[in-house]
Amino acid sequence: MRVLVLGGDGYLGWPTAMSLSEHGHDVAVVDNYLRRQMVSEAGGDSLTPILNLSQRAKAWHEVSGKTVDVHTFDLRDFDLVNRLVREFRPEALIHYGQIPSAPYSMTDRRHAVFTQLNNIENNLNVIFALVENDLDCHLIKLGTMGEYGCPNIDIEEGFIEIEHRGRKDTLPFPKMPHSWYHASKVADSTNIHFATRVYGIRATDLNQGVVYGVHTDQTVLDDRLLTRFDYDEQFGTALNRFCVQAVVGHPLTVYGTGGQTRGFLNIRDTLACVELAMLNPADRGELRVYNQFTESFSIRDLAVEVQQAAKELGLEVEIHEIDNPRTEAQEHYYNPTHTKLLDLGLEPTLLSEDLVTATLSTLLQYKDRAIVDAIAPRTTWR
Ligand code: USQ
Repeated sequence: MRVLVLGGDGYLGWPTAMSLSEHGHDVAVVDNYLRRQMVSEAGGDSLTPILNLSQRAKAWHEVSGKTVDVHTFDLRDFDLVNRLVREFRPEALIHYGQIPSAPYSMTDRRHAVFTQLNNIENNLNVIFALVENDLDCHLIKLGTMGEYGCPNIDIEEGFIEIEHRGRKDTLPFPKMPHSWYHASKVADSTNIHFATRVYGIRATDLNQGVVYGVHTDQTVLDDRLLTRFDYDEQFGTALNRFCVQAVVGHPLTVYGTGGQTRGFLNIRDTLACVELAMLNPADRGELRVYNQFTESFSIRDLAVEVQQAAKELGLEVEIHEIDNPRTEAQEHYYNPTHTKLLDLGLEPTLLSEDLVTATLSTLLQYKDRAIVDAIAPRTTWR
């Protein structure tokens, strides 16, 4: 299949590109290196040393004999998106190419506006490039579990059957996003749903949980193929941050009581889920929504898991409950459905002490690269 991966320089984009190319697909990637700039603005840097996209594609070719076609431009430039879609004619388009950080979007008005303009505009450009070129291409869009927030009822996969004043309908599940960033993904979901109804495009919205992990089957092959690994307060996510904190001797930063519960998945499962969605496309005019995570954990439990795994490596790790910089429920009900990807055949990589220990061992190799000042939270929601 011809697959276009947007955000091909990212934590998930680059490993996805390698994995799909290894599995025989014809892969092109686009990125404008915005993530690298934003992480640097936040005072951080990837813990793993990463090459630029052309260098990585060259290394991948040397290691595997496979080719990943690299394009460097901003997805807000519609002419460039349109031209690439017209020339490459993707059969599947995987859209990871957005600003992914809740704290970044909460910094101030400028960051909130930029996150929403960038994400919503580039998603509309993608939709219009598919429509204007009259392509029967499956749009696979990375959404987030954070679109739903934490309602006091079970969360369905995208849609809920409602009976109201004697009438019934199946409607999008209500959304209560956690941040301006998560709200940008809600807008994208609404826009994609509209496009499926009006233009008949096929789309899958992958409402993904928090991803963790450093290696995939391809990144382990050669250091030049590593993907980025962020741990700063804006672009690092909970479990990955805790792992870096453990290896550099920083107390684990549990926000508030740590009773916040979220869905998590291993980076290998992200790749598997995206490929499963791709190989089993949505129908024309259909928006499918999959809740893409494999297990739920409270932040407190994750911190304890990392502390115990670190002990195996002789690392003494402290857990600090610090004032929560975010406005969010700290003890709450959380029970989202997540069966559709399992039904397609996903075999989850579940979190275990061994897995965390292995991750810590890998990260220890790069610990001298850590910028410790970038770890403590500075961005507040108020
Ligand atoms: N948290 C801590 N300590 C930390 C970092 C985070 O206690 O050092 C807590 C946060 O307060 C929050 C939870 O961990 O309650 C998750 O925070 P996070 O930074 O790991 O994840 P989040 O901001 O929700 O965003 C991340 C990705 C985003 C993706 C989302 C999936 O950055 O792109 O959409 O995870 S989800 O959380 O399911 O919405």
